[in-house]
Amino acid sequence: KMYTVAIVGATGAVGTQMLACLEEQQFPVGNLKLLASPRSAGKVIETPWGAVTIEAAASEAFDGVDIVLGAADDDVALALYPEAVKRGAVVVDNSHAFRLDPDVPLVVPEINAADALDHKGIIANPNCATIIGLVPTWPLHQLAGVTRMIVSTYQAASGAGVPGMRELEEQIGCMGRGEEMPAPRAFAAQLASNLIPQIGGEKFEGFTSEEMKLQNEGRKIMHLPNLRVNCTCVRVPVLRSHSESITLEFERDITLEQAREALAAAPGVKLVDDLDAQSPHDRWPMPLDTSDQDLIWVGRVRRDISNPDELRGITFWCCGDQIRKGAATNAVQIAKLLVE
Ligand code: 2RA
Repeated sequence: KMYTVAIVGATGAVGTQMLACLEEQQFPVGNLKLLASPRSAGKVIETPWGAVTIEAAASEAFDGVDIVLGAADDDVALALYPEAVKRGAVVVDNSHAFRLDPDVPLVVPEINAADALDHKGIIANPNCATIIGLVPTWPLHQLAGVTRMIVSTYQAASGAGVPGMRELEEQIGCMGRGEEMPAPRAFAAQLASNLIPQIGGEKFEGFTSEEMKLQNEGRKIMHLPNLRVNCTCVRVPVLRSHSESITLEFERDITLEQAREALAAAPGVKLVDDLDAQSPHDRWPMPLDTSDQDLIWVGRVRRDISNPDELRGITFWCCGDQIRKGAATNAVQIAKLLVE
């Protein structure tokens, strides 16, 4: 069977990547629609399925559409995706709008693929930092039962889309030429050679909306309603891979060897963990190495020596591409689950 697929937000970083992922994952596309804001309507995009003219995203555009890949923001999602479902489409939505809705599955295929089939028309794609952190956490949870996560994230400029990436590139260029920096547009302050310790607005007791996502989405995806998460999200001068330092606490014993073995065998994970390796690229994951590929690279795996229970804590470092596995790749993987 071939499917009519519509990408909403087709001109953004994630929407553009979704188009590439449809081809890479050999999705059975019979007909492709590219939907975006009215100002992009009329542009012609060359695709593997021929030249496609961008249409303005509106309810009637979903007539005859089987699968919608949503790469638009929350207000477009809330306005349009229920309409698309009424017209018979199934929506995989990358916005935050429906992620915590009890009627909407929130899915990382390596963790809870079966949840995707229990949908009422909309399936939500988790936040990028959630996907990148949970893919390596899940195999360790299966081994010893995770009860608590202490996480610091180092999030790329791509989290603010193409404008965020362009702004960082522009600032780096200015620094290189010793020129005056333009006023920041995509971020609160200059990002080049800087760190911005806030992503999203204040949400709960000084934690931001981005920081609360890991707890709230992690509980839903792993079916762990009592999971405890303390997350600090920081914007860093990196283009498109997020990095995370994660310390896990477990309810059952887990040795370092068991943890490394589980990570080496885990779906979606590449273990890169050898401080004595000749090349830095083999010692630890770095965001430049994980950009434009779909695996979450994990390294610096060690026993958490601060945990009073010797065999109840593991700390590791991981990096993953925010636009790919953090968004587009995961969404297309979910769509493939639906058609398979
Ligand atoms: C960010 N996760 O990194 C948020 C949205 N993509 O900005």
